[in-house]
Amino acid sequence: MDKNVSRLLNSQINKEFYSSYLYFEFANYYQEAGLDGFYNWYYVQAQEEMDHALLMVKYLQNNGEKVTFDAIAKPSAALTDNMAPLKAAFEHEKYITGEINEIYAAANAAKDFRTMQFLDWFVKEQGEEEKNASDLIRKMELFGSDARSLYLLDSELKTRVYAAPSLVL
Ligand code: OFO
Repeated sequence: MDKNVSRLLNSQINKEFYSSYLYFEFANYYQEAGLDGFYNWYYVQAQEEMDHALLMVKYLQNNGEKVTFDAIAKPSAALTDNMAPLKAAFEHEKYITGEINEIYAAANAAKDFRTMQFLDWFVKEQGEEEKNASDLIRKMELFGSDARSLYLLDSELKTRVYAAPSLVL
């Protein structure tokens, strides 16, 4: 594998673990706020992010590349109110999309078609996650200030169930 592509994938593993850590932090915030549905939403999201990291680990291992684990940073978002995690999540997902695109571009430049194919799933996943994150902000804007509506929105988010990723290596 091209060394630059391998290095970028290795560094993306850390970013995916960080994403997981960040979303566990958000889950923790909502748990303390008594919003069990929002808690569930981010708990599931945190599990998915861990899956993303592990898929990249497996992919590098399958291709004979060395995997290195770096320290995971402390989650940095300031959780000042119920909207703050939602906005931070949207910004974070846009950032991650940019990072995935960078690896894709590097793979393309190196004619590493296998990695491009591997990353196709992540490109699609990021599209879905950005949409989910922005939909949640919209819903919170519409319903967040009314207690009864917030309760219903929270109940809706409680129904999200963790599912293992559809990408199999
Ligand atoms: Fe890893 O899926 Fe978004 O960040």
